[in-house]
Amino acid sequence: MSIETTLILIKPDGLYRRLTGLTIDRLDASGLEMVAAKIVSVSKDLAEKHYAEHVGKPFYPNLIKYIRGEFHGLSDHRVLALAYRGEDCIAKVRAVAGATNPEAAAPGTIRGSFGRVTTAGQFENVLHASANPADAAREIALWFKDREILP
Ligand code: IDP
Ligand code: MG
Repeated sequence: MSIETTLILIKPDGLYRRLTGLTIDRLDASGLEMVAAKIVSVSKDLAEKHYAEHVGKPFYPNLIKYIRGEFHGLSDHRVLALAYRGEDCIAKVRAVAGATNPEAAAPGTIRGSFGRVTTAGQFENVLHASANPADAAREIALWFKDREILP
């Protein structure tokens, strides 16, 4: 176990449905520390870089629309980007977040409590959380400047 920093994005459904406070509450209750926070207007370029691993998958085109708020009337494409830090932080945040598919996410996880699947089959799962240390480093560099994160 080591001290890690992970990237979290509260996605447009989370902002639109006013789930920001509830989501942050769950993250804070896990004992981890918030070390960066900002509202970001997500350009197409940033969305595509963030989700580069998913290019070509059937859900990819809608994923880019989803993260840019195009299903939630957010004309300014906003998400809340957060960095959290602590021991074993990446796995802890993934555990609090729950499974990718909200219908499969355990009750009590953020996605299990607040996520949903649209009639079109789109997962609206409230947040993104980095999956592993390499992803976390890449994603934090994509979303934050060094000076925006507590050292
Ligand atoms: P993760 O967010 O739990 O790491 P990934 O497999 O990396 O899950 O997928 C990234 C995002 O793509 C998911 O959070 C979700 O928004 C979307 N997604 C993944 N798989 C599906 C799917 O089968 N249908 C619809 N959307 C999906
Ligand atoms: Mg992922």
